[in-house]
Amino acid sequence: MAEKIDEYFVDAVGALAAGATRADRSGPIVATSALTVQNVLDLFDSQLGSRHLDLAARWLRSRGKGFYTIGSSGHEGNAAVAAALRYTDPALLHYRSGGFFLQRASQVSGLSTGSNPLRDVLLGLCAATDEPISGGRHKVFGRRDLNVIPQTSTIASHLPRAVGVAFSIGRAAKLGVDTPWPRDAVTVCSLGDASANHSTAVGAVNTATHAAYQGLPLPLLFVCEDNGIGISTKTPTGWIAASFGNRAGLEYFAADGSDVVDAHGVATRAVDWVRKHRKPAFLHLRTVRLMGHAGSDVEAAYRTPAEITGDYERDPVLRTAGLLVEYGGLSPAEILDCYEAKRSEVIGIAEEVAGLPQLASAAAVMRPLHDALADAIAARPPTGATPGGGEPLTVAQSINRALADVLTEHPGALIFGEDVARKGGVYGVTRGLAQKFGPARVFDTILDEQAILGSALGAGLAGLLPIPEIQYLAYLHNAADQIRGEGATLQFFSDRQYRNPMVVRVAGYGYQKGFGGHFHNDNAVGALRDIPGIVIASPSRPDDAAAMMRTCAAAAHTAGTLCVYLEPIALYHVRDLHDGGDDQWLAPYPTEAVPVGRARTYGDGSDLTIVTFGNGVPMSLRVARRLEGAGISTRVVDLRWLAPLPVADIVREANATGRTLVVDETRASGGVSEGVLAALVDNSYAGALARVASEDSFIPLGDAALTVLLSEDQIEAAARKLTS
Ligand SMILES: Cc1ncc(C[n+]2csc(CCOP(=O)(O)OP(=O)(O)O)c2C)c(N)n1
Repeated sequence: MAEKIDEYFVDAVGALAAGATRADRSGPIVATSALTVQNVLDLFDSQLGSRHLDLAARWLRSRGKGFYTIGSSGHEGNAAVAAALRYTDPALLHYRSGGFFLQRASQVSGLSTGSNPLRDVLLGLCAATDEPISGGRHKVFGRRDLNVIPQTSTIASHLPRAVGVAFSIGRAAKLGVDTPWPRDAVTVCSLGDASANHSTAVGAVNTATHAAYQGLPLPLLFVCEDNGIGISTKTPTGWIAASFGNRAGLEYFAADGSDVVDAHGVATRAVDWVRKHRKPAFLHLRTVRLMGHAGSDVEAAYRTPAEITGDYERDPVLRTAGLLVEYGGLSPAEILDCYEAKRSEVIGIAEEVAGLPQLASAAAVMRPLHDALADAIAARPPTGATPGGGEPLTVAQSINRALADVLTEHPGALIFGEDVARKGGVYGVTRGLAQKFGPARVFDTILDEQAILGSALGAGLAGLLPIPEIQYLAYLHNAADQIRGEGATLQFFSDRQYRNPMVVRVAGYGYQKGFGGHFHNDNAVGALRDIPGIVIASPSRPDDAAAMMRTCAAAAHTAGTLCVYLEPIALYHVRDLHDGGDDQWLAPYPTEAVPVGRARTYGDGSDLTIVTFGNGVPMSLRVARRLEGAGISTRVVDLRWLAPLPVADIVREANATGRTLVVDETRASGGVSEGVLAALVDNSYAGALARVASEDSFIPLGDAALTVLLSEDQIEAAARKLTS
């Protein structure tokens, strides 16, 4: 079925009155514009390409060949925003950015892959493996050689990262670290008007303005493409201007996205302003949404016919056509020739790519994840730089020293989070680092976990090695999408062309004696355990803590690994294991590296294997001593890594005794023991098996906490039962 806007365009152009003839295309299209006739023709070409890609998406879909129909129709004015930027300015784009993408591609002569951007988008629509950014994993606007960083379609989730990119380009330059973008780059990110209400967007704008308020360089252009509606829900008239037009520290520009002359003029002023002042600005681009939200959307269900057709008048492609006819010396027939020629070109390519191969096996789909993990497992920290041995340290002291080593070894390493600098962290883990390495490397952030993780995402892309801190595990959860949906997916959806190196330090788990209650004793790791491709470190003892931190930094640096490093708060300052004054939970700084995914085994007992991690390690070691007194010889396996689990080590140690008890301080549901039990079953472990875990509960205040947290008595009882 023909699209109404397609017919409308052809009819409307056919009815245009011819303007004055004009032979010279190098002069301004209108006296007030910096755009020449040729510039407008170039923009028109990008707009036409974008429009015909949308039409082709539906054509492909109707033949069962295309899989994605969210289009850019009505938003093609964003081509003028691209024209106002340099192609070296990093772009994190809204999903209606066909015009921007094609225009940017046209700015780069001789694309490094030599590919045709129309074809690339069509390959994406067909999920073809030839698609150059995601390799058939998603339809995204992204190209490394165009500095377009691919985005997920979780609206606004890319904005914290954009803030991080804008911040980090300057910071990397200051630290003398190579970055993919020039020092004077303007970062651009775009979003829809409904998305502008998302707390992620509001938070990103706040983070940017908060930084700029303090004089920190933050050259970021937010582009809000305001079509007045989000799927079926209208944005109140004037809302975007009302909420962003008068914000302290946010320069506001407004333009008509249907009019390339206005859009280009205002966008140029906005971009120049950001580049000059190194501060954030907000470009409010008024657009229309043509052809509904997506191909499957029945727009007539929630908009009147008059509302729908009323937008046709503001079709940016039609407006540019009108401009070229009125002032550019093109006849309506010539415009229609361009229109039809672009249609033929796009459909021709669509026919060619429609049958191309798609990802056909789980191995092919998962290759970036597999390779990323293999590289992480192979990563080793630099040797020789830091001597081991010396005074025995606590877990907190050991992490502190490892962080100092990482800062020394990696000039691009940054430590940031809530209270990490001046105070040195709630528990003193980062004490002294700000003084030693300075405020450019170790700094306090605003109180917003999305901002902390988003900054880390951007810093990693800019060539830095971010080590953000989440003050308590409970607070990771209100920002988890920055890890789950953004950081962890980037290698997958860019076929590893973009990576998100970072080591997120998270203080967590229960049993701590200082602060009580759930939020300081959160023991839920389910939101992390199922994320493909990330590494989760969970050290228990001081020497492992340092070695594992250094391994994580190495994996992030060399393989782009996103590492979550879970710190057991209750063990930070512990010195003793069995008896007061035994100092058995202290250890000298390590000399040996601890590779990703390798467990540590204590003892070689032959009656029972206890598999545990975190607080469970010293608890199990104490129980093992009690069992030894009862004639039960036990070995205790510390997993050390919750992802990837050290499966080979688990299976080997379990088979060695034939009786295995999994000791898990996290919740019974979604907790770590589920993974350990599954690994044993999957690997045909045939021995006796049991587990003890904490209750499926939040942690209450006071001693009541101990009623739901796993206890040593429970471990001992389970061990005796298993060995009786
Ligand atoms: C976090 C999140 N919630 C919900 C959605 C589903 N969703 C996709 S697009 C959309 C509307 C976005 O509207 P707007 O920001 O105005 O952009 P437009 O599509 O109009 O260009 C919604 C709700 C999503 N992608 N992400």
